[in-house]
Amino acid sequence: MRLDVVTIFPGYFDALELSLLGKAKQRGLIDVRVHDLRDHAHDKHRTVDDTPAGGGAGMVMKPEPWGEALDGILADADPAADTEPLIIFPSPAGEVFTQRMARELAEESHLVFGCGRYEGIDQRVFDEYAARGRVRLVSIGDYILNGGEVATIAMVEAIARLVPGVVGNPESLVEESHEDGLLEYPSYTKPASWRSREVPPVLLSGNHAAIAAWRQEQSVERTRRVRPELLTREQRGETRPRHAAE
Ligand code: 6GU
Repeated sequence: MRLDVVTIFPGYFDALELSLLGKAKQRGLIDVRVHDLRDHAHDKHRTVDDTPAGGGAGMVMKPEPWGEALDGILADADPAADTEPLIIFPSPAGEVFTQRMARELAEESHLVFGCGRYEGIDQRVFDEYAARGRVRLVSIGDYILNGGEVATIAMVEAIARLVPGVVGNPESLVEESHEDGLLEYPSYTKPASWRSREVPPVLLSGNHAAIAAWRQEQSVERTRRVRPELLTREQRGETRPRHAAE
């Protein structure tokens, strides 16, 4: 999978050299290319922002550097690929990133992340690339970050670990929070007793069916407590529709 990132802070993406993703890069499973937006600003101060049209607080990212950076990446995309690159603009105004979206994006062969800063990017950049190809605005949750860089790192990590071969044991992908719509059950290891706190005896019983049933029950219980909105009505124990129309 090829991943291009456009940013005014390339240093954020040094983190992608670490751990599993660093290994996946070395092994050629993911090809990450980070581009400095300022390389596409040609005035003396390498300006990438300007005051908002119509007035107001903050600064808006100018369209020209974005146009040059994205045109260059698209021109360099594999012409033999089945699908054109998908451009993702991290934005608190976008659709919310979920495990479902991570699975969908892990099927793509070329993702481009355009990291905005300040009050955002001139709207014409989105309009231009949406008219020419595929664009999505994506948020990682209902809170505000200073820019798209941290959101991009979160998304790249969630997506890349689903690319075949990146995670050594693919079985470790299936029993996680959100893969089955529930939060993950609690985990334990040795010693069986620590500070008078015991590993639940069922986990030491060797009874695989009983262990699976206990884990399922713990998952549902934890989800009910912390994230009840993730449960179906049936899992919440509601037997009747809440409204006549349902
Ligand atoms: Cl994608 N960007 C910014 N700036 N803030 C966010 C976000 C993205 N997702 C949640 N908050």
